[in-house]
Amino acid sequence: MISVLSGGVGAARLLSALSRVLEPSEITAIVNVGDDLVLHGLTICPDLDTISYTLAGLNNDEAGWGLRGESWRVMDELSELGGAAWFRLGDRDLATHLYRSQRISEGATKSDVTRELCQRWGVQVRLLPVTNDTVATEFDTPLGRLSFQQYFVEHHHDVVVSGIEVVGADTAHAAPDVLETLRECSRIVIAPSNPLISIDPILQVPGVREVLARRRDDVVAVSPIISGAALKGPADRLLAELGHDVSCVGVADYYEGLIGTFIIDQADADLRDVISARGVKVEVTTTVMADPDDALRLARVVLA
Ligand code: FO1
Repeated sequence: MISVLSGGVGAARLLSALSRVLEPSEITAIVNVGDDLVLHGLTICPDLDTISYTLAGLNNDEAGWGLRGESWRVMDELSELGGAAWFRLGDRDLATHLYRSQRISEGATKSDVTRELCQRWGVQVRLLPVTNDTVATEFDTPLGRLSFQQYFVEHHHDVVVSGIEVVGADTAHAAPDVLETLRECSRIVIAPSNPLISIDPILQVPGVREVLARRRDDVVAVSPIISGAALKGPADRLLAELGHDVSCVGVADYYEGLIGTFIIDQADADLRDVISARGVKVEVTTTVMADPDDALRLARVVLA
């Protein structure tokens, strides 16, 4: 059984490929909840939803989030009313948030709701939110403190960040089975998700970082940075703004003491020795998951 620390799109694609090599029930995704928000009174969990929609074959591949074949009648009406329509919730996607919010109001946890939704959609990979407590990733910017989705969606991650805080992480409790699974699995994979805003909020939940440090030789990370740039999202920009090297070396350093093996793209093959010198094994392959075959090749390297 393997565990995969997971953010959104990059993790979803890797999990999908891993589940073509391993029995899906042998894979547990431990998922970031720092992007979660309450909007219109609804609890929305973007990373959990991106992963479950992808594994169920329901995701909108082009956007990287939401459902395919979506319609937007509710958002259109909401715009007419002058409501908050900057965070687009499709008509079908809304059903997920309504279901989750109602179940939470009845006393269910995010873990419970995730299990119920995955069962309904036939998703056999086990998805565990890293915590059921409220943790919220926030950004210090010249515009003031911004919530995750204000920064990411409302401002298109086009604002300078001077600090990131995962509010609530220090007092959060890992959700049931998270630490046990991390302790007992044969391998821990860090998906090619944003290290600062997708993986770090998972590592900050008490107990998680400690297990990885103890099991370092069994931890394999995939670099989300190729030739000094992120394929999607603000990872490169955030690394620079927060004083890290904008390269796969910068990511390896960010995970210092936590990883035994680092997988980098062939475009960065010349950096192999720099990373090896830090006492980390390096594998070089194609890490871009442009199509399912590329993703499958990467999954085989992750499991090798
Ligand atoms: N991303 C956007 O860029 N624009 C949106 O309007 C948007 C809506 C949205 C609704 C539900 C959901 O689960 C995700 C959504 N996302 C949207 C994606 C998203 O919030 C980010 O990509 C992640 O939080 C970063 O991993």
